[in-house]
Amino acid sequence: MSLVLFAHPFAAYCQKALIALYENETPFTYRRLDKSDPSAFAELSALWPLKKFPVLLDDGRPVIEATIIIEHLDIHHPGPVRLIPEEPAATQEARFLDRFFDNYVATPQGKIVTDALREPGERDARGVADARAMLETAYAWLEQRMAGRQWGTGERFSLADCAAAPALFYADWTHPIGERFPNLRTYRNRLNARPSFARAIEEARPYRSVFPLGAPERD
Ligand SMILES: N[C@@H](CCC(=O)N[C@@H](CS)C(=O)NCC(=O)O)C(=O)O
Repeated sequence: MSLVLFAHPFAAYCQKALIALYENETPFTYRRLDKSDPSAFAELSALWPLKKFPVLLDDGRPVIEATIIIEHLDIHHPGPVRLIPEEPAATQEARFLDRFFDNYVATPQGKIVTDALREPGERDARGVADARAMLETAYAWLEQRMAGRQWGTGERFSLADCAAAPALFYADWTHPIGERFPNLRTYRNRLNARPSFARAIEEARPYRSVFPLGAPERD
């Protein structure tokens, strides 16, 4: 077996895939998309013209999109921690939450951050206001959802939590999760303490200076 992951430690979708690899201590070669190594970017763009990462190579075959990478690992390189629930209804629920975190937490969070990286004259105030409103609505929904739940789908850590961990980590930096969302804040703390994600947080720590909104000291 030969697994190679093209990724950057500070990138949320890369952390999502890294959590799955770390959960099962799956061996892989880390191809860091670091500015000091332009060849890694060249290889990435040859593999995937959209140049989004992470990309996993499994014996030379590209596997693209963080969710698909996690599914691929569960099918072809399973370990003791199964991140895709076996029972079909539970699988569907995990996939739904995975979509929720990507579409309604990570996407508006990314919108706010990329807007902050633009020149002042190119900023999209309306788009940022909409993104903040979406995050507030998502937080309120998650607050209800997490009442009485340990993990996104209940008792077992799953794909849903791989998506949730980096999405909520950066969302709280970007648009703080208010005190009126105690269940969600507790869930975020639980995710941050999960050893697989705690490892990803530590690996990303040296890059905090690149966060355009100013990374807070906490976490
Ligand atoms: N839908 C993709 C999103 C991947 C994505 O947006 N990755 C970011 C890093 S977290 C990226 O590639 N950024 C560079 C760019 O957009 O050019 C996935 O789930 O893997």
